[in-house]
Amino acid sequence: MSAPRVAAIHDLSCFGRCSLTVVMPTLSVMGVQCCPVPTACLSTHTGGFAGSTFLDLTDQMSPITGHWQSLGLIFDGVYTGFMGSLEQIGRTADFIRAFRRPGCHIVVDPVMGDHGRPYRTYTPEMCRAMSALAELAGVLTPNATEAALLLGEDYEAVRLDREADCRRWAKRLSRDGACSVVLKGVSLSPETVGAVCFDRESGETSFVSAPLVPGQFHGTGDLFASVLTGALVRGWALTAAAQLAADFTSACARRQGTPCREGMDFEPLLWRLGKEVEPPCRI
Ligand code: PXL
Repeated sequence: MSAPRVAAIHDLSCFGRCSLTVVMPTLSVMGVQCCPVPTACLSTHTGGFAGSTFLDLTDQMSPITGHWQSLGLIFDGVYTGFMGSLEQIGRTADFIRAFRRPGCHIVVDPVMGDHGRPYRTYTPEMCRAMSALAELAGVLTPNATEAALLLGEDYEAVRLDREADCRRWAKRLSRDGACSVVLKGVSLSPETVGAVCFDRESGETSFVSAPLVPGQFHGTGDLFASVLTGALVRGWALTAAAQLAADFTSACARRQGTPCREGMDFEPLLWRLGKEVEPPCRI
C-alpha cells in the first residue's frame, strides 16, 4: 500500500516552527506523503520577530499546478493554510478546483488571526477572499478569531465555553451542512481545551478535549490542523482525528521549553505520533 498523498499549500517560514516546517514533518511521521506548494519564503513567521524577509512565490503557484496536472498527479488531500496575499488565495482556489475529486479531503485552515485580532498582513479584502476559499472546503478548521471574521461577527460574541453556543457556531460555519467543521479553542471546563466538530457526513456534532496548558504557543493551530489532516487521509473519522490532534498538541504544550515565538517544541514527541497511527505497510 502506498502512502496517502497530500498537497500542502502553505508558506515556508524558515525559523519559528509554523506552516511547512510543522506540516511536512508531521505528515511524514504519520505515513503521509507531503507535496508542498510553497506560497512564500520568509526568514521567520510574522508573529514576534521584527524584520522578517519575504520572498513572494505566488508566481510559481499556477506553473506548479499546471505541471502537476500534466503529470496526472492525484491527491488524497489538499491542505491549505496561511496566505501571504490576495492573489495567493485565488491561486489556491484554482489548485483545489483542479485537483478535487471524490475521496480527496480538502482541509482549509483559514489562518487569519488569533486572540481577537487579524494578523497584521491580513487586509479586509483578504479576509473576504478567505471566506470564498472556505466555500471550497470539505473540512474547515478555524479558531474563534477566524470564526468571527468568517461569519462577520464580533469576536466577543464567539464564546466557546458553552456546548449549545459551540454547536451553533459550528453549524453556521458549515453553511448549514455544506462542509465539516473543526472549530478550535473550545473550553467547556477551565482545565481543558479542544474543539467542536461538525461532521457533514453524519450531520452530528461532537466535542474533543485535552488538558489545557496555560500560555500561548506560536504554531499551535498549524500543528493541530496537520495532525487532523494526516489522520483524515489515513482514514480516521473526523472526531477521532480531532481527538488525536487535541491530544498531541496538548502533549507538546506540556513539555514546551522553548520561547513562545519559536513555536511548539514538537520534534521530541513526533515518534509518539507515528506510533499512534497504524503502520501503513510492513518494512
Ligand atoms: O502559524 C500561522 C502563520 C503562518 N505563516 C506565517 C505567519 C503565521 C502567523 O503569524 O506569520 C508567515
